[in-house]
Amino acid sequence: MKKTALVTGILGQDGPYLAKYLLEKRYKVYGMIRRYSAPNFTNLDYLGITKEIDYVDADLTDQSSLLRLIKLLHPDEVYNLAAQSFVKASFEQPVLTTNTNSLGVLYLLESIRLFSPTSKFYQASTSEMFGTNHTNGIQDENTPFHPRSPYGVSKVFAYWMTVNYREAYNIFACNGVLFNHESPIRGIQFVTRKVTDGVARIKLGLEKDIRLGNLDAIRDWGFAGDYVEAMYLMLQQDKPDDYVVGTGVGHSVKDLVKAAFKAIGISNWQDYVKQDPRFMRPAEVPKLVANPEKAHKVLGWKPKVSFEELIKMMVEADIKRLKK
Ligand code: NDP
Ligand code: GDR
Repeated sequence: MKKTALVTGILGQDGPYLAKYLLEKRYKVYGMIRRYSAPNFTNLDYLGITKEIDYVDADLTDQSSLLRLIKLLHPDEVYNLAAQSFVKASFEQPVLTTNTNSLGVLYLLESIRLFSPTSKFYQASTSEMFGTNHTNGIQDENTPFHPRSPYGVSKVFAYWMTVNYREAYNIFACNGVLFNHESPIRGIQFVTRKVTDGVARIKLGLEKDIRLGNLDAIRDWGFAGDYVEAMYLMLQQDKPDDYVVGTGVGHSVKDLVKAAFKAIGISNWQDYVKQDPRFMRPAEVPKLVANPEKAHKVLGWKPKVSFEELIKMMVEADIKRLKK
């Protein structure tokens, strides 16, 4: 019998990479999509797996749809990747963000408790929960949370609910506290993709500049394809637990811009970048860098793609896409 996995957020960035990884491990993959008249399969198409997924529909904000789904499928593993995941938008849509990212997770956990308590559960937690807190300049599993956005706050609720269902009902529930991870199918509004797409447009003469917000923010950027392996490994351990996942190396937005322009042979990047207050946040997180030691030791997980390789890969993919 094939193992079964339900992946929410299947049309986003991580969903396709995880689905591809699980398909290679011979899983039957159910991809949850919300009600659409015309779903966007671009990211699954990019990885060539659109036809290999079994699509099921449900919405994280509709508890009844999740109850029905879990009762019907009894999946061996549930990976909850769906979310309103854009931090900046969470300041403008805090209620929708909370309904999706907090209550949605509770609905899913309740569905598992009631109808499929042996399903293992992965929650897509985030470094944004740490906000301004750090332990000697980096963040690990023991760093306290101090979220700085409605998005961060909503994910702290989901984190603790996941821990609570593990402790109270013995559900195999894990939090992957993932730091920023990117790829050629990253949403166009996130800073890496915005920059690599912008650089590709400049290279092809389609744009003159890129407008950005805070250039000094530091993030720990890794490759999404590497990070989905850590999600899988968490659910294969003897005991459920929470893990920080990142590269351990921080770069500023400025470094990112420099690396992207370097990929097209331009060193005077300052001539092409304009700061624009529209992209600043009401409250910023200045620096997030992981201490991924526990994931290394317990899961045996290590990232393979470096920051420079990642940015080059994204710029090249954007040039190819735009040429088409
Ligand atoms: P994306 O934004 O690319 O994908 C999120 C997906 O969630 C989208 O496909 C979206 O569907 C779906 N979704 C949103 N609202 C609902 C809803 N109400 N019901 C059902 N589905 C919904 O995110 P990523 O793939 O980058 O991230 C995956 C998860 O990991 C998210 O939870 C994110 O918060 C978290 N995370 C991401 C990190 C990163 O760096 N990428 C780091 C740490 C955590 P639709 O296509 O219909 O809009
Ligand atoms: P983040 O990613 O907020 O860390 O959340 P994002 O790429 O949006 O921002 C990273 C940093 O870059 C700064 N920045 C800009 N950001 C955007 N989007 N656009 C700009 O023009 C710009 N200029 C500067 C931001 O201020 C910020 O400091 C991502 C999401 O995937 C979350 O879902 C996830 O939980 C976290 O990563 C970890």
